[in-house]
Amino acid sequence: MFVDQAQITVAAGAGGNGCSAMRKEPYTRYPRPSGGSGGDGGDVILVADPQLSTLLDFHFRHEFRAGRGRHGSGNTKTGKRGHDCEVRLPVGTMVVDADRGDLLRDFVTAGERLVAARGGRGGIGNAYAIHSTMLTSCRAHSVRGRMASRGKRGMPQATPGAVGEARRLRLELKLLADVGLVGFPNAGKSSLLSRISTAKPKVASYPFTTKTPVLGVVSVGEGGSFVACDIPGLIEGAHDGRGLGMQFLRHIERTRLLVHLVDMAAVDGRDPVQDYQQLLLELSTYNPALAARPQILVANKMDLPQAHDHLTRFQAAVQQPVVPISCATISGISQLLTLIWKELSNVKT
Ligand SMILES: Nc1nc2c(ncn2[C@@H]2O[C@H](COP(=O)(O)OP(=O)(O)OP(=O)(O)O)[C@@H](O)[C@H]2O)c(=O)[nH]1
Ligand SMILES: [Mg+2]
Repeated sequence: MFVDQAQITVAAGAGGNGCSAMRKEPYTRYPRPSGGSGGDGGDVILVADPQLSTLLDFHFRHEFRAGRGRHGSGNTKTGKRGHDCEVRLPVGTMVVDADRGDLLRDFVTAGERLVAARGGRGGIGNAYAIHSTMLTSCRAHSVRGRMASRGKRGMPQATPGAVGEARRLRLELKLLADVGLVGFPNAGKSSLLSRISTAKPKVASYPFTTKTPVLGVVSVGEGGSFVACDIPGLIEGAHDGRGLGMQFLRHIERTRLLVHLVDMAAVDGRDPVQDYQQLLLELSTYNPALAARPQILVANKMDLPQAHDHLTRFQAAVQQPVVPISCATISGISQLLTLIWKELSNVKT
């Protein structure tokens, strides 16, 4: 199952309380404070994991909590720090604060980390609590700048641990690919991806065979490669939710180049010119920047006899270069790859 949106709650651990204890050492006249400080609460850390490709895990689990810090204890024992909670996300996930609406991080590189909720500080044990008159000088020396209040009778007091941060996060996955394959259902997008990469998307003669995006790595020349993304077919009215709607277009939003496939044999009885214009309209309705992205226009199914007549008419109508290919006979595919590679090097950022 492919899941590309989720909402989760992250809660960091609270700090442990500082301890109030007194200890009298042998040969000393008075007992002295000996309470240890509480440990800090654990953080919730988001990590971009290249092994993941969907947000499916968050369909089943919505809450992530880090451990709380242990309380301090006598003999100046500091409480243990709470354990951190690592939440692994696929590369390409955008993390938004669900309540405030601001983007916290767009995870675009593997291994990237973000502390999404910081653990509460541990409280101060009375052994480390500071007399108010010493506060100014001690604050400068205190490693963590902590302070504690004085007790009623002048004894330094332990302080409680602070609560950890908690927030609701909205996760949105936008796959990272160089090239997006777009076209009407049955245009041959998945056939092309299976021809040029090792990906094995389902290919069949009924519309909407592809229901979720599929990525494929395409090797070109010596050591060159790019990632192509096959998305479900678009139809007229997709922006109104027809077919599978436009929900998957977000996965080609980050691509640098679109490869627009048209079924030039009109196997489904549609007009290739209308298909092309309709698809451009749907793209610009979704996001004008996407419609303005560099595009390579590809005429597929050129092995079928009727395709040649359609191509002549199509070229006259669109007045732009069209690359004729056939996924069935693989003719024209190596020329297409050369062109894609050339275009990608031109639009490299
Ligand atoms: N004759 C011929 N048939 C092709 C060619 N390319 C694809 N087909 C056929 O067209 C049908 C649709 O191909 P797909 O690759 O599934 O098309 P798609 O664009 O991925 O379709 P959706 O996933 O439904 O959007 C299949 O029956 C393919 O065998 C081609 O070059 N020539
Ligand atoms: Mg498909």
